[in-house]
Amino acid sequence: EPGAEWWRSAVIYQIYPRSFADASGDGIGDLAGITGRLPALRELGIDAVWLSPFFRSPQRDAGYDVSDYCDVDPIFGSLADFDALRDRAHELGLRVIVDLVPNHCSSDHPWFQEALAAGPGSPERDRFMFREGKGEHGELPPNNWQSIFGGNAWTRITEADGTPGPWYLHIFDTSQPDFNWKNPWVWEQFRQILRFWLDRGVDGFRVDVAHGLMKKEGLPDIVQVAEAGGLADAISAPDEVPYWAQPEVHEVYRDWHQVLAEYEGDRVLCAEAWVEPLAKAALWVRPDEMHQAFNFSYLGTPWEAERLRSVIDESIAAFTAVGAPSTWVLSNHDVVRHTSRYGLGTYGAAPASGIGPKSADKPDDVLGLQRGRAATALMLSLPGSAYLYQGEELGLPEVIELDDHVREDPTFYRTNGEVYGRDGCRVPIPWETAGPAFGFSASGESWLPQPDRFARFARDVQQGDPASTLELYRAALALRAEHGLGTGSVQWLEGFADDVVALRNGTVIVIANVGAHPVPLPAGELLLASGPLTDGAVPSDTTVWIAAS
Ligand code: ISL
Repeated sequence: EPGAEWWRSAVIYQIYPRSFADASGDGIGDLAGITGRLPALRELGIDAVWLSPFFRSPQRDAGYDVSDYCDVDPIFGSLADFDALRDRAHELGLRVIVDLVPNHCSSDHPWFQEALAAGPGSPERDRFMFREGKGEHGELPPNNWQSIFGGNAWTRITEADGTPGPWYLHIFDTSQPDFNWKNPWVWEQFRQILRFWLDRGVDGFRVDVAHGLMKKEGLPDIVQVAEAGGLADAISAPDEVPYWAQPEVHEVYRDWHQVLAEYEGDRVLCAEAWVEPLAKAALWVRPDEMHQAFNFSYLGTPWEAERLRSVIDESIAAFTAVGAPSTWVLSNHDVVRHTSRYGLGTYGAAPASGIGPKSADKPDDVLGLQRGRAATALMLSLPGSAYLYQGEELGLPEVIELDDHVREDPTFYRTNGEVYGRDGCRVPIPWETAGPAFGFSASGESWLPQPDRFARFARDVQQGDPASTLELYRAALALRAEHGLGTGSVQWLEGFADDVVALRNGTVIVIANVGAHPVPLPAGELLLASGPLTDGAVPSDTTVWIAAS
């Protein structure tokens, strides 16, 4: 069957709808804007797009707070606009993946409003995680869980008669109440949501917080496994956190796998599970569960040869063990853009933290872009599926200079002059050097201001310039397809210095010079170079692809 299991080697491009292209002129990107720009993505050489949430939402967490899973938020357009987008994408040979947010909904969702109105002991309340507080008058939260977005994970409600009521759980923002996944009613709603979008022709789902959903029986206090801070603890020891990675969550995904299997055409489920180590993250991928999981271990790996080699080996081993290819990802809407991370030294702003990356430090933009391009050229040579985040093909840096008052991310805070928050990687895309809002919006509006320095990253100035980041991505994607790199395998090459990552994938030799000294260019036709070569050598922070003779 042509295209069978297409996702195994696919390059999937993440669109962040509010920042991609604005057709309506209100300064917020929309579905019609995306549809108009799809040919540009086709030319780039990607296989699929994944759209971050565009569903009805009060936008407290940029759409990850859904108030209607089966409708389009008016700021993004209508269901008819979605249908037009899907048709145009399919016409161009691009698959369409949508974002599913099952851990929580918006507190504006009618289900939560009904739960508030229905009162204690009602079936409506049982759809969410309501618990009586501790203390003499229930004035203390039910346990010590902290929200990923900061503060307590519980909010107390007031009953209709004015008396203080129970508390509800929100692992994220207080406007994002967690569902009670022990309730079959919740299962049924999500089956229906899946079918709604599958009937509408989507090719798959990216599943938000796929390690969440189920909570440990009895909701025990969290045992602090590292210093206070919740998030780092949760990543380093996810199975010790009673709201992450509970075994029962796999039953949910087995159920969804069955729903997808009712449909033709290889629909896919991809888990956003921030779980380490890789062998544990791979637990989300099973012949009867998810098809893929994001490889966040790779995203968090410093620019060091030894670490890169081992994460590549471990990724391939972990996912091969469960019968799936690895995925590769360097950037998304939650982390500091990778060009800026690499410009902050070997590691940069801790991307493994997911939420709340530090973006106040001034990265070295030149070094960051050079390393970012080298890292991308390495990533795209690897077998498996690669995820790109809009704007990385332009080499966009993190926008650290945003004023506090324009920032919208609920995770934003400033302390001792340092900024934490995710707005810096969400600034609207520069399409044209000279256009209003750099071509993002015909009205010139832009929900986050674009810095002047975006002019030199605009797509139109890069188009056709072989030295540009855009043309590097385009060339890499074309060669990746031509040489079947997505379905190949990694063979490490001997005879290179320790600080050089040297591998062979099928007919292509890949040299990533992570070290300080130039590496002589091996014999063979030069297919791709992430930066200029000097005197027949591969300089530091540069990756080349060579045709094996
Ligand atoms: O759980 C974490 C660490 O163990 C977090 O990194 C978490 O997985 C991540 O923050 C989830 O992000 C997703 O859900 C959030 C939303 O704000 C993000 O934009 C989204 O990608 C809440 O829906």
